[in-house]
Amino acid sequence: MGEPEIDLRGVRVRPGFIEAGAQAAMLADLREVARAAPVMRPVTRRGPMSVRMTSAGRLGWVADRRGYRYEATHPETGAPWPPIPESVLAVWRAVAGVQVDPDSCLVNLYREGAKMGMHQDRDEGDFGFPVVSISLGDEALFRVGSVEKGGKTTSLWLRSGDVAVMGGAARLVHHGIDRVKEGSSVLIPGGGRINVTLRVVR
Ligand code: MD6
Ligand code: FE
Repeated sequence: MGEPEIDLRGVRVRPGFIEAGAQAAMLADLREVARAAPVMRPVTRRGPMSVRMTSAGRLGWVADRRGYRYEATHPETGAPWPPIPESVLAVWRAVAGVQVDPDSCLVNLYREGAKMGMHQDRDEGDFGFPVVSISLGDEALFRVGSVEKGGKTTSLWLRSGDVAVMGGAARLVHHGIDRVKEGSSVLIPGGGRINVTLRVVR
C-alpha cells in the first residue's frame, strides 16, 4: 500500500496509495462519468478557469458568474449527476476515517498549462468531514499554506495514485496547484492530470 504517509502542513498525503492497475480501472470509470456528465470549463467572476470540471454523486460543484455552489443537476444537460464510481468510493472508505459516504465527487481535468489558484474548500455544511483528493496522470506541484490567508507555504509534487486527506485542523487550509509537469505520466492518453475530490456536502 505504498510509501509512508507525508504530513504537509496537516494535510496527510499517502504516496502511491492506488496501484497502477487500480488507477487504470478508475480512469475508465471516470470516462463513463464524463460521458454522462460532459466536462465544462467553469467561468467565475475572475474569468474562465484553466481547469475543466465535471461531477458525480448527489451534488456537483458548479461555478459561474453568479458564484460557486453545489447543484443536483448538470447545468448543460439538466440531468442528475452520475453515481460516484465504486473504485472512487473504495478510496474514501479506506482513508476518510468516517462512517458516512461522500455525496459529491468533483473531477478536475488539467490539460497543458492548467493550474489552480490558492483557495479554501469551504462550501460544505460540516467541516468535521474531511476532503479526500486523488491524483491521476501527470505530476502536479501542490502548495499548502495556512487557514489564514497568506504566510508560509510548503509544496509537494503529487504523483499518479497519490491520495491526500484534508481534515481536522487542516480542513480549511489554503491550497492550490502551481503547475503540472507535462508528460510525466503515461496513464492518460494525450497527457494531462485528473484530480478527484470527494466531499460530504449535505
Ligand atoms: C488538485 N486539489 O489537486 C486540487 N481540495 O488539483 C484541491 O483543490 C483539494 O487536493 C481539497 C482537498 C484536497 C485537494
Ligand atoms: Fe481544494
